[in-house]
Amino acid sequence: MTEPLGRLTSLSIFRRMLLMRHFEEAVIRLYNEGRFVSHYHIYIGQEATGAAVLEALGQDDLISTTHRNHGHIVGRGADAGRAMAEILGRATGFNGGRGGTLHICDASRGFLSTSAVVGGCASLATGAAFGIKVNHQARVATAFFGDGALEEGVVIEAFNMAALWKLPVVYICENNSAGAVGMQGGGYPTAITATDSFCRLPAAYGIPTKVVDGTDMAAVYRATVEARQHCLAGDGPVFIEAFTDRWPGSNPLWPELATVTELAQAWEPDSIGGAHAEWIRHHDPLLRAVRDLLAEGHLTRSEIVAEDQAARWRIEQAITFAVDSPLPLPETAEQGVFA
Ligand SMILES: Cc1ncc(C[n+]2csc(CCOP(=O)(O)OP(=O)(O)O)c2C)c(N)n1
Ligand SMILES: [Mg+2]
Repeated sequence: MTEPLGRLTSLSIFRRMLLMRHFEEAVIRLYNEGRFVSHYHIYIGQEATGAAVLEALGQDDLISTTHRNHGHIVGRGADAGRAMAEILGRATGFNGGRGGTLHICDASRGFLSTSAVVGGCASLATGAAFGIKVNHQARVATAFFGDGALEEGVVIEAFNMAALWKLPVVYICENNSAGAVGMQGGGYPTAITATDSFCRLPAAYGIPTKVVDGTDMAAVYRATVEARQHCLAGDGPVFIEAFTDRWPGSNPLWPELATVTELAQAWEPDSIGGAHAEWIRHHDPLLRAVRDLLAEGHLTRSEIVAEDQAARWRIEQAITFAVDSPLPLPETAEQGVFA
């Protein structure tokens, strides 16, 4: 077991996780109400990874992310209202409503760009790390990507350059293929690769690698702190693989609200039921965080409930802001267009 974290760090990670979770449950509800039309991806089940990595990063660090970006954006402290407005295609969204769910980006929080091109984020972060190095800056670049990105040639090229030039980049591979049914089972795609271990790919270039349980916030946090120090010391890139069991709601091609969060289930496990009881009981990172916070004496049950209510309220505000925001004006359609 990983050594527990201090109270302030645990609490800060937990708060990020709560925002991520309630944001995503709201996104699915808004989709089901017909508030937006587009394919979208949900971060539920991976919150401990994103929240702990973001906690470990510095304010000036740079980040690139993927099609599954909502959790990273709100977990970094970006305005949840503007993020939701972007998903709903509103003029007040981070990209003026033009990027949508796949491209939410808040440059003021260090996001470089959000690429839905699988693997694209690895090259963006590697390029940013090159900039950091040549400008002698004391910060790192981080790329979040899924296991599917390891099928992409650009990621392997990025590993090579980062290793050759000892670039300050932390690669976070969020491997969510465990429990996924995949395309052959009629669900969402999973990685198809000949390697028996993703870590062998960066390791072939001499990049240090670490595998962590992606539902263990302490393990992810400590691995990221160490990786960041490695980068800041000028020792080059690090690769972290965080395992999580796929949330059942992300199995179908279109997300479904397969489970609904009830934090009391952490201390009342007998109240857990339904088709996905096994996932809730053993793989929900948020319930695990609650159990850890209680076990370490960092929060009481009533404090946990109060934290949950505060996060729910913030997301309610975000929804109201987004829904009440105007659509972009038709005469602005050509703004931000290259050609
Ligand atoms: C270059 C490219 N190829 C294919 C796609 C279509 N696509 C979207 S998500 C996805 C699977 C990505 O899997 P992974 O990287 O593991 O991320 P996850 O969705 O599991 O978090 C694919 C193939 C894409 N967006 N970009
Ligand atoms: Mg995946």
